Amino acid sequence: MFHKNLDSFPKDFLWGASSAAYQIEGAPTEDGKGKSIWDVYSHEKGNTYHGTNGDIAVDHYHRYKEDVALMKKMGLKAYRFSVSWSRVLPKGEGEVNPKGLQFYRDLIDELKKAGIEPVLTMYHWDLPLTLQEKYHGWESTKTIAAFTNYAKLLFKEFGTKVKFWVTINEQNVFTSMGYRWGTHPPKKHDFKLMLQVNHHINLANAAAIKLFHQMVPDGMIGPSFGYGPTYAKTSDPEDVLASINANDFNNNWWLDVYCTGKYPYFCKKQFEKLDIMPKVTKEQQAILEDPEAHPDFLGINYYHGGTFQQNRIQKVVNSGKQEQFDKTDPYLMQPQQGQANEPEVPMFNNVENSYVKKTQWGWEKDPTGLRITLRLVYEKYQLPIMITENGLGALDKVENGKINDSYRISYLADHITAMQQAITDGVEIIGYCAWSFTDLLSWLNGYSKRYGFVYVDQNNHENGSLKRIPKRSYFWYAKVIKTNGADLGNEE
Ligand code: BGP
Repeated sequence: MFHKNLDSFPKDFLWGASSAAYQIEGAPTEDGKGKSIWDVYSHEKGNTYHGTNGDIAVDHYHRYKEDVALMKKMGLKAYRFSVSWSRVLPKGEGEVNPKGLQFYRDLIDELKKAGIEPVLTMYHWDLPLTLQEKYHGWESTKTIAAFTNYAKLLFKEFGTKVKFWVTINEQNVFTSMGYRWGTHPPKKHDFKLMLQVNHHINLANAAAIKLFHQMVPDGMIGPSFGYGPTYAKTSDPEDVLASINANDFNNNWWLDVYCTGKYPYFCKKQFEKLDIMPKVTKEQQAILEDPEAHPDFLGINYYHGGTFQQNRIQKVVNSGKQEQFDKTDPYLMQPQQGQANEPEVPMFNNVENSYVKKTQWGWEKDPTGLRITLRLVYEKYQLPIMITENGLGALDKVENGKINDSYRISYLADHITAMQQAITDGVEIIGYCAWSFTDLLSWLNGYSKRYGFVYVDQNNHENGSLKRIPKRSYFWYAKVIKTNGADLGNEE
């Protein structure tokens, strides 16, 4: 579609920013918090970049007031954060930790006082360690019950204060990294098991949403999905077919289940033939297909898409170990996440896209891909969309006490323009939460790869002063918010 003029952003558009508990809070055992799988995984040698971990992170647990004050000063309309499950339920189930609940109550109150809409993510990867040890985490249906009880607690505590809820963050990413590529806990290489685990999480997501509709009738809930549009490498029909297969597995495999309760037909058939399709009972199918268990909006996390060629055996380059990032060469790319020892899945082959530039970590910069994403998702599911993550990871430098991240401003401006084009096309978008508000711990890249509007003096030795310094992008985003997206200019 071509437009002479772009539509304005809706009046109450939620200009926001995001974070996740493990990446910002620190205080891993303080005030009765139980450990999560990440508290252990990041301490095992070789799992994260230079052994970086969230023990201190950016100390948001102690500095949340300062952070919210910075949000207020910026004029932020929404803040997406996650609750650490093991902070409120130290063992994942059973006894509640009142101090953990109090922390989130205080944070939510502070946000509301500042006129900022809280967007609460219930699960951003930090599964309580006890559930992993006792039940093998998501491998067991017992974790579905534990998640549903945790959801009930959160809805009861915060249902009257928080309108927007995200159930699960990037289910496609953490199941693949944890069970297929072995780069997140529990570090397994078992595609069949990944599909089974994923099925359990689908059931947990559905159960939580259904409960939400009973307990918080005025709220809105949905998962945040890591979407990547799938391009064909050439117009060779074989490549086009490969890109359709990739879309079926990389996107529809999750979104179709969330929104319709049905696994995509062709992909399912393929997995049945390979004997890796999870067993779905009649009762489970009914849970997934129950309209009350379907989302009210979709959270979309967008960084980049992928390009595909004809159906050879899918093999990706290597294991994605972050230690390969060479400190002396900051422009070395983060390797593509890859896998070893997995059954052959002859559906598509992931290849380079020569039309798009890349970030310092090798992620494609593709704002048009965001417009494509929004169009495709809205056309298929007809649900309002909130962009729950989008941003640029870069090596920021402090010079004379300032951070001139004009590259981040350009990146965000291009993506916001693409979003505005999608709005003009007719997509219903309710908000945009950039990743991230402050700098924070990157799961596998430590404190080198920064995303924030606010610089935090923290480093890979984890001995920074933790001082906050608003970057140039902070002041730029304040202007974007103030003009409701009308002024995206990047001038000094
Ligand atoms: C998403 C996660 C975020 C965040 C972001 C950037 O997949 O939901 O938690 O980490 O990616 O990732 P990274 O820090 O690896 O660049």
